[in-house]
Amino acid sequence: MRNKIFKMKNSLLWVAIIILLSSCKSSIVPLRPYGATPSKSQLEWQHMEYHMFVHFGPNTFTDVEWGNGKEDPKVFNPTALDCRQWVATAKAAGMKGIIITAKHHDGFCLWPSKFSTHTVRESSWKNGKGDVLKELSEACKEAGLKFGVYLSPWDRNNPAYGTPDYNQLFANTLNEVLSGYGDVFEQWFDGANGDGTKRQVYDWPLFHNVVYKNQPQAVIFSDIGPGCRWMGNEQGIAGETNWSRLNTKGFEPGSKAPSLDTLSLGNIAGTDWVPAETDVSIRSGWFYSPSTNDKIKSIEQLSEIYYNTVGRNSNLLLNVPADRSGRIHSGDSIRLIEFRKFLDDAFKTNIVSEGTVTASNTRGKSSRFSPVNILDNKYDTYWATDDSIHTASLVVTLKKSQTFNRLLIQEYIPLGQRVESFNVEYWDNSTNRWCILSQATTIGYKRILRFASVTTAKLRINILKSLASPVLNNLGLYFAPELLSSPTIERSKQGDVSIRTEATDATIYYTLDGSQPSTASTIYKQTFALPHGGTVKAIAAIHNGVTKSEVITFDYDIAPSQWKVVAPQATDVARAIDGDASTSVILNKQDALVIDFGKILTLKGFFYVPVNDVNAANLFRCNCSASTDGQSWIKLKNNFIFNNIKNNPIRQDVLFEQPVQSRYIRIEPVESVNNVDYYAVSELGTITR
Ligand code: FUL
Repeated sequence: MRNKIFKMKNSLLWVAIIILLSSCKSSIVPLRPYGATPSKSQLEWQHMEYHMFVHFGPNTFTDVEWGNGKEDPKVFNPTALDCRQWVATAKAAGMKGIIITAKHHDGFCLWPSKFSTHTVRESSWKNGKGDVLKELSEACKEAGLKFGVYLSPWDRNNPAYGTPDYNQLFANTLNEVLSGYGDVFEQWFDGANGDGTKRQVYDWPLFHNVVYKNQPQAVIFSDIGPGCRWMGNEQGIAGETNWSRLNTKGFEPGSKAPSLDTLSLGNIAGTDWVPAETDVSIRSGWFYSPSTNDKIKSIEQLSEIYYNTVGRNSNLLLNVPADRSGRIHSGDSIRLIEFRKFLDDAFKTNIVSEGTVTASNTRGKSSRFSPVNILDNKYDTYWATDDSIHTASLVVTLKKSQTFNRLLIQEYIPLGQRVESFNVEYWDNSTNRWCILSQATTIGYKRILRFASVTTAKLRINILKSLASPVLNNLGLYFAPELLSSPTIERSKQGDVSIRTEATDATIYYTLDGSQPSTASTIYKQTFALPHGGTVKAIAAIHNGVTKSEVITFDYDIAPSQWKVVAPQATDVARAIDGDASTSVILNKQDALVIDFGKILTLKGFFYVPVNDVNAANLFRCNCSASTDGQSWIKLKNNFIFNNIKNNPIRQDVLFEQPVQSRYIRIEPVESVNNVDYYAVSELGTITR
């Protein structure tokens, strides 16, 4: 009996212990995802961060950005195509995948498609027996790099484009690519739809079905995803606020996409998870051109792009065009490797890893959600607060005072994106108080803040506003070497060149003969005249030349000092020829712009600088005529299209078939971007050199 009672007592005790334990456990409310969250493929894709875009095709050989589909396929003839070299370059650059323009707007297929007669099969390359997709997909596989494809639904070659038959034809083409070359990590859909002459109502559900049937894991890129979205510009800048959620219902890629602002910011309460991808080219154009060999983006420009994309919750798709030999040009590959070294140096040592961290609130006071989890280098462990806590602070204490200028912070996005704003303070020993170091809005997958170097042993991160309890999984503090910025070169309307540097203690050296400037070159002391044009190359140097900036190059043509606007008689029209691309004028579409150079020049062409804004009413199509007397005109360009000016509003050089004698030039607008009845001009100039 006593034994029975003892046994009963004993089991009651166990029941009590179990109840107690389980009640303790249940006091931590399970952490539920907030809003839309990434799929497994989207999460894997987000971890890739940085991939390579390769634009390659007939345009590489014809020096245009958009082929018209009528080009002779024989022009496509790389002399030494080497996809392994592309892959090796991408790998050494730290990129995780390559996306190739399998078919651009000209319709030319880089594989021998049975649905087209404008392909590598019809080209001179390898006597029509080559297949770029095969070579690249195999090279990627060998090296463990992911393979992705760009296919433009807009097709300027296919006669069916603009008819109901085209959608199925494009679906078949897509099917051929997605079933023939192994795994595809990203399917890139361009939203472009005709050049005003033909339009196609795209059957997106059909195209998506083809992708998912063949490649269920593929992330589909378009203006609105569904896998990832366009960032809304081709300049390499993601929104400072960047939500990975987007409302896609009722929208379509292309002209029916959400506004560019929305694409950049995302939607705070968006119903779908559509993270941002920013595509930008290492050169001014997307395709290779010998004219851009000396215009490869500098480390300084690439680092801006990196911080403004990867550092702002966006993946970076950096275009590195293959050249006419079929290799990545040494200028680009060297720059990519230099840039890798720059990033490795910047993020070499995480100063915080030896520090300790405490939080103002820890979910259920549980070690599972402890703030130390943000220092353990594991992706799936994180710090979280109780559900009711939307503002909270983390205090980081370092072992000793350290100097740093970058902060990297990550939200655990499998549970959704939550933080709306935060700031960072450092402990100032001299004044014994917290001082603001930086503040920002969203975090998302990754946010990197840059600030002037600070030396401290204590740092506080304040989550100021969050849609739900914050969940952070990583924190880094780094001391990145600062670059000495390249100088700025400007030339006035009169043709006087001035060179400036922001570094007060720097000396500027320059050359005018095309050679690379060094500390042995001419020291810049004062403005100099360059009215007839020339090439100015300059560097800034400090510490007796031990630290040098990158070289900056400016090519100038004739200065517009003697020029006059003949027509139209509009206010501020002189801004179009003031030698200053930062000023602009808006003119009525029916008014041609006529310039008098004051004397007869031998013109090889002209250049047009649009307003550097994707929303600007830049010229899309124009006619151009020249005259020696302002009475009789020769038409040199008819219906000339500034390809891709809407998305990439950069200087456009237009070359004539042959040089012409001309004192007057007349630019007649035919169509502006977005079809508005006015047009914008920042600068118009001659090409005579
Ligand atoms: C744009 C295209 O029109 C450009 O040529 C380029 O391919 C870029 C990536 O997408 O929409």
